[in-house]
Amino acid sequence: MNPNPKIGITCYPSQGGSGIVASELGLSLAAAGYEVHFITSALPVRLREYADNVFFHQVDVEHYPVFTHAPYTLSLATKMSDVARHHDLDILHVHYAIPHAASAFLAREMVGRDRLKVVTTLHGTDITLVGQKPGYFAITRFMIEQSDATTAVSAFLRDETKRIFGVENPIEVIPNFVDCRRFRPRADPALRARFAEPGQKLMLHASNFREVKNAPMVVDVFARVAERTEARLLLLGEGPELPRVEQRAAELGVLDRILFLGQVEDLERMLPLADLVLLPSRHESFGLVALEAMACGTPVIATDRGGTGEFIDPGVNSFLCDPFDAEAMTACALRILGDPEAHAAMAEAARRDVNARFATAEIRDRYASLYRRVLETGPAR
Ligand code: GMT
Repeated sequence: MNPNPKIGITCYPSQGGSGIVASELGLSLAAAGYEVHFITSALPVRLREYADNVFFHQVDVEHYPVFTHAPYTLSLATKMSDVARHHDLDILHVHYAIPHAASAFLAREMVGRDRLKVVTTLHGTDITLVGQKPGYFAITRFMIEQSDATTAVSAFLRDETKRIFGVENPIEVIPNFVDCRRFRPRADPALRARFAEPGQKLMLHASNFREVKNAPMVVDVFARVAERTEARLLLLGEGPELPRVEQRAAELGVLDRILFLGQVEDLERMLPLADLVLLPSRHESFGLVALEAMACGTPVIATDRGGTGEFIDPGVNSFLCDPFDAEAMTACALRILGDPEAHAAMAEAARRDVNARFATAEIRDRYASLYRRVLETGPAR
C-alpha cells in the first residue's frame, strides 16, 4: 500500500466552517506529502494560493432544458469517479453529508469498492437540521451506513447522529482544529483604532447570519453592555438574517455603534482585535469561530447548546451560556470586560488550551491514521 494514500476532498467552497476545515485539512495533508485533489463546485476560499501537492478539479453542472433542477449530485459523482480513475485516488473524503456523501457513494460504485473508499465527515446541520427533513432523512442515514468510515466534529454530533438516525456503525469523533501560527494574539493598534477609540471595548460576531446563529441576540447583548460601558460591535459576514439584525440595532438605538464589515477573509487579523467574541447560536455542533478566537487570545461567550463545551472550560478559558439568556450573557460580558486582569488570564488560558489540544498537525494525523485503517481493514461496521 502507498504509505501516503491519495486523497480526494469535497466540500462547500464558501466561508462556512466545514469548507474551512476541509481546505485546511487538505493543505496540511499536502504539506505532509500527501497528494490531495479538491473536487468542488468552485475554488475553496482558503485555496487561492499555490500549494505543492494540491490539485483542484471544478465540477461543472450540465444544464438541459428538460431539467427543472440541474442534478449537481450526478455531476459531482461523475467528476469524482473521473478524478479517482485518472489520479488513482485511494480515498474520497467528503465534508458535510448532503449531498456529497451520496455522490461519493455513486463514484465508489462506478470505480469499484475495492479501489476507492469513502470517508464522510459530519459537520452540523447535515445532521441537526436539514438531514432530518423528510426529504433527506432516509438518504442521510443510508449515506452514513454506506460510508467506509464516518467522523463527527464533536461527541455531541456523534451522539445526535446515533440518536436521530439510529445508525449502528462506529462514528469517530475527530474535532476541528486551527492553525495556531496564523490564529494567534497580535497587537495591531492602527487597525483597532479604525473601529474603536481608546477606552472603548470591542465586541465581535462573525457568522453566515443564518437563523441558527441567533444573531439578533448578539445585538440584544451588545445593547445591554453598551448601556453600562463604552463599546463598539463588529459584525463580520453576510446572510439572510442581516436585515433583522440591522432592524433590531435600530430599535435598540445602537446602530451607530455597530460596524457591518461584510465578508472578511483574513479573520486571523480581526479576531485578535476584539476584547470579546459572541456566538449565541441556537445550537452549534462545534463552533469553529470560537476556537479560532480563543487561539487568538480573545475570550468567547458561546452557546451552551451543542459541542462547544468540548473545548470551552466555562469561566476559565471562555464562557458558555443559554443562547436565549441575554441577562446571563451580559453579566459575563460586563464581568470580563470590566476586569483587565481576569481578561488577560482568560485570554491566556484560551490560547494555551487551544494550542495544546486543537493544533492542525495533531488533528491531521488523526485523519491520516483513519485513512490508513480504512485502507487496511475496510469499512468499520
Ligand atoms: O452545518 C452547517 O450549518 C454549516 C457548517 C459550516 O459549513 O459552517 O457548520 C457546521 O460545521 C462547522 C465546522 O465543523 C462547525 O464549526 C459548526 O458548529 C457547524 N454548524 C452548526 O452546527 C450550526
